[in-house]
Amino acid sequence: MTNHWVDLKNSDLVIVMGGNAAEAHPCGFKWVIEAKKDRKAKLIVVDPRYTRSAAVSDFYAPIRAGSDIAFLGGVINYLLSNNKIHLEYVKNYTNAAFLIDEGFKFEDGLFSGYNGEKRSYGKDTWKYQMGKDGFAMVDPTLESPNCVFQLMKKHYSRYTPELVSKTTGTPQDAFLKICEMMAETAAPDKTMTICYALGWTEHSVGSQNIRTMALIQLLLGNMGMAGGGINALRGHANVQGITDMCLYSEVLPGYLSAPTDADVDRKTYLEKRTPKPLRPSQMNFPQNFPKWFTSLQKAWYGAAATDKNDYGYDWLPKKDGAYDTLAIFERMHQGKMSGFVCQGFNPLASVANKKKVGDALAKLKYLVIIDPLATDTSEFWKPHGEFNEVDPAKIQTEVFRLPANLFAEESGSFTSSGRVIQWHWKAADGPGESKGDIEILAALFLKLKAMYAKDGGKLPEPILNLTWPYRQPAKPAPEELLMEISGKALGEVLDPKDKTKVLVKPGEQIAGFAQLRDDGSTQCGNWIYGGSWSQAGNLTARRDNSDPSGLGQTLNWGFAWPANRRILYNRASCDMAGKPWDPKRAVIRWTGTAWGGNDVPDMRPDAAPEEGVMPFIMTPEGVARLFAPAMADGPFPEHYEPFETPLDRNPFHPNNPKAISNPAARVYKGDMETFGKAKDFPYVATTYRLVEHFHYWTKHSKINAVLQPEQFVEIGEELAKEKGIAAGDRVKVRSNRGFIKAVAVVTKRIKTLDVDGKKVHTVGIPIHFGFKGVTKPGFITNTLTPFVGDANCQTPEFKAFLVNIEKI
Ligand SMILES: Nc1nc2c(c(=O)[nH]1)N[C@H]1C(S)=C(S)[C@@H](COP(=O)(O)OP(=O)(O)OC[C@H]3O[C@@H](n4cnc5c(=O)[nH]c(N)nc54)[C@H](O)[C@@H]3O)O[C@H]1N2
Ligand SMILES: Nc1nc2c(c(=O)[nH]1)N[C@H]1C(S)=C(S)[C@@H](COP(=O)(O)OP(=O)(O)OC[C@H]3O[C@@H](n4cnc5c(=O)[nH]c(N)nc54)[C@H](O)[C@@H]3O)O[C@H]1N2
Ligand SMILES: [Mo]
Repeated sequence: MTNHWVDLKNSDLVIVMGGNAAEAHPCGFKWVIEAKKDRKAKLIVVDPRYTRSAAVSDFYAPIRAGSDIAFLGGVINYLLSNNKIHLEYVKNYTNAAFLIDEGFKFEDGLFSGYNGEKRSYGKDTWKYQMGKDGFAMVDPTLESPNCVFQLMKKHYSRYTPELVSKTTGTPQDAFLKICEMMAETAAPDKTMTICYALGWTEHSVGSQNIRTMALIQLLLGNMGMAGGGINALRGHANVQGITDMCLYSEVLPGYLSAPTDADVDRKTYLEKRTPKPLRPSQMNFPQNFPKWFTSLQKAWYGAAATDKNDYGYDWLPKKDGAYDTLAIFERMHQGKMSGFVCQGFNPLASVANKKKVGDALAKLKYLVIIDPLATDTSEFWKPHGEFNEVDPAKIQTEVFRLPANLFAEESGSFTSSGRVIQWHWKAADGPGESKGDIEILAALFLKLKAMYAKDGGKLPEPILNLTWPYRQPAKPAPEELLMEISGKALGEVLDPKDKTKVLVKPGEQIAGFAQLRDDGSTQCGNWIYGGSWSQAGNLTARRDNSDPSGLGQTLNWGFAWPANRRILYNRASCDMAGKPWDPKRAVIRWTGTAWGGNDVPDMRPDAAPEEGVMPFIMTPEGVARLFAPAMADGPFPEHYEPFETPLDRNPFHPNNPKAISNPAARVYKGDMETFGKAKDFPYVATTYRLVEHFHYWTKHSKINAVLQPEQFVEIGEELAKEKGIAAGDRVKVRSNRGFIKAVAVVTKRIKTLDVDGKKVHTVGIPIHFGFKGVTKPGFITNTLTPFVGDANCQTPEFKAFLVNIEKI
C-alpha cells in the first residue's frame, strides 16, 4: 500500500476492484465502513461475481474476468476527453510533459521493438529525448505530439465506451456511471482509493492492470493524498515482510536488484544501478544505492568483506535466468533440480497445473518440507483415490518432514500491507518435537558450514564467510535478527556537512538509512528497515495509538518503512508552493523553513518549494511515470486477452492474431499446447477465497471444516438452466489440464455477460480444498489452472482460464 489500512477511512470514494476485501481482509475492510459512515464515502465494487464486498457497496458492476485494462483504459479516455483531470498535478508531478523518442510507435497491438521469436521487446525507442544539457526534454504546454500526455491521449482514444462494454461485458451505463463517480475526485480536495489484490495480479497482464489504475490515480491527483494512493491488500499476515526481505529472486533485501552474470564485478554492478538525475534539482534518491548495497554486504560478510575484495561481491549468487515459482517448477519438470526445500509452502495445491507440479516433484532426489502440518505436497507421492492418482513405485523422491512451529509459537515481526512492522510475542511453545523456523535454518546452516570447512569445495567462501554473530549460534534470537536488519555503525559515522561531528559511534544502532555509508563503516540487513531498531530500542514494539492529526497516522505505533513514513509520496499532497491541496486532510506542509505536519515528509526536510524538488524522489526524473519504459510489455498498458480466452480475437486488434494475448508473456515450451480453446472449453473460470478458510491449511481445522466442508463451484442461473444443473448436483469441471468434481451452487450473484457478440458464462471456483485435512477429501483446484504468468513478475494466470462443466 502506498497508504495504510486506517487511512482508508479518509477516502471519499473507495474502489474495490480485483479483490474481495470483505472476505479476504475482513479486519481492514472495517476502515471502508468507517469512511462510509463518517465521510459519507461511496463504495464501488467491480467483480465478475456479486461478492460480500459488493453486498455493502453503493454501486456494483460486473466484469468479465481478465478484461480490467479495457475497463480502466476506458476510464482514462473518459477523464482525458472530458477534461476531468487535476491538471496542475499532472503537469508538475508526472512525466506528462516529457518528450519521447520519435521512433516510438504503437501499431496493431504491438509497441515498437517487438521480437516475436523471443516474445520480448527491444526498448531502443521507449525513451526520453535528451537535451544537450544532459537532461530529459520537456514541453510544459503539453502540446507536442511526442510528449507523454499527447501520446497517452492518442493511445487511450481507442478505448471508447462501446468497445469497453463489448470487451468487458460491463453494461455501458454502469461503466459510464463509474467514470463519472471517479472523475469527481479530480477536484484537489477530493480523493479516491483503490483496494485491489489477486483479481488484478493473477493475470498475464497483472502488473499492467495495476499500472492502469496508477495512471488514473495520477491523472486525478490522488497519489500522496490522505484517502488516496494505490493500495495492494496483501496476502499472508507477513507476506509484505517476506517480499521486503527478498522472497523474489530478482531482488536482494530492500528491493535492491540482484546481480546477474553480466555484472562481472562490483563496479559494473553498482554503475548500472546508480542512476543520474534526469531533470535539474531532483533528489534522485536511488543515487544512494551503493550505500544500501555495501551495508548489506557488511551485514552478511562482516569483517571478511573489505574494499580489497569488493566487500565479498564474488560470493553473492549471480542470476543466470529466471527463478520465480513457475521457473523453478519448470526447471524441476525438466529434471534439472535434485533437491527442493519447501518451507511454509504447499505447491502441489497452490501452484498452477497440479499435474505438472506433481510430475516435477517426482523428478527430485529429495524434498524437504518444513511445516507444522502434513500437507498435500508432503504426500504428493501417495495415492489418494481419484484426487491424487499416482504410482509410488515409480517415484524415487525421498521426502523429509521437519515439523515447524507456527507463528504464534515464535516471537518476531509481521509487516502489514500498510508497511507497518509490528513486533509480536510468542504465545506458547510448539507441540512435540517441533522447532522454530529460525532454529531449523540455523541447524541446516551450521551443518553445511561444518561440511564446507571440513571438505572444502569449489567455492566455500559464501558459506564460510557468512557472519553468525548470535549469542547462541544454534538458536539466534529474533531480537538479534531485527537489530542486524535495522543496522549499526562499525566505524564512526560523520556528519557529511560537518566532518567533526560524529552522528553514530561504532557499535551503535543507526537511526535510519540516511546514516548508511558505502565505505564499509556501516552494516544494515535491509536499508528500508533501517532505524526500526534504533538506539531508542525496538520501535516495532511500540503500541501508542495516539493520533493527534485525526487521520489515523499513529506515528508511534510500530514502525513503517521507509523512515516511519505512513503515506508515500506525501509531498504530492501539497501544491507547488507547499500548501496542502486539501487543508482538512493535510498530510504535510511547507512551514516556511521546513516540511512538517502529520507524517514523515517524503522530501528533503529543508527543500524549499522554490528549489523545485519534485515529489517522486525514487525516480531520477523526480516525477511519476505515466510512460514507463521499465515494463516488459509496453510503456502504456494495453488490453490483451487471457491466454485462455472465450473470444477468438482481441476486440481491440481483431485482425492481428499476434496481439490476442500478452505478446511479451513468457510461455515455456510445451505449455502452449496445454492451453484449451473456447470451442472445447466455453466458460470463463475464476478462482478465489472464502472467508471461512485460509488457503490449504485450515482444512486441517475442525471448526473451519464444519463451516465449509467440501469443494463447490458457483454458476449463474442461465448456465445452470442450459446445462440442466440444479443446486446441490454433483458436477465435473474440466480444463485442458484435468478435472475436478464438486457440488454445484446455483446463484443469482454470477451473471451471464454479453461479450463481443457472445454470451459468456462464468464458473467460480474456491481454492481451499484438497486431499489432506479434515474437510471432505477432494480435488485440488489448481488441477485446472494454466502454467503461464504475468510478463513482468510471472504471477500465474489463476483468475481467468477456460473450463467446461457437466452434471455427473
Ligand atoms: N479468509 C481468507 N482471507 C485471506 C486468504 C484466505 O485464504 N482466506 N488469503 C490471503 C491471501 S494470501 C491473499 S493474496 C489475499 C487475496 O485477496 P483477494 O484477491 O481479495 O482474494 P480472492 O478471493 O482471490 O479475490 C479475488 C476477487 O477477484 C475477483 N476477480 C477474479 N478475476 C477478476 C478480474 O479479472 N477482474 C476483477 N475486477 N475481479 C476479478 C474474484 O471474483 C474475487 O472476488 O487474501 C488474503 N486473505
Ligand atoms: N488457483 C489459485 N491458486 C492460488 C491462488 C489463487 O487465488 N487461485 N492464490 C495464490 C496465493 S496469493 C498464495 S499466497 C498461495 C498460497 O499458497 P501456499 O503458501 O502454498 O499455501 P498455504 O496453505 O498458505 O501454505 C502455507 C503453509 O505454511 C504452513 N505454516 C504456517 N505457519 C508456519 C510457520 O510459522 N512456519 C512454517 N515453516 N510453516 C508454517 C502451513 O501449515 C501451510 O502448510 O496460493 C496461490 N495459489
Ligand atoms: Mo497471497
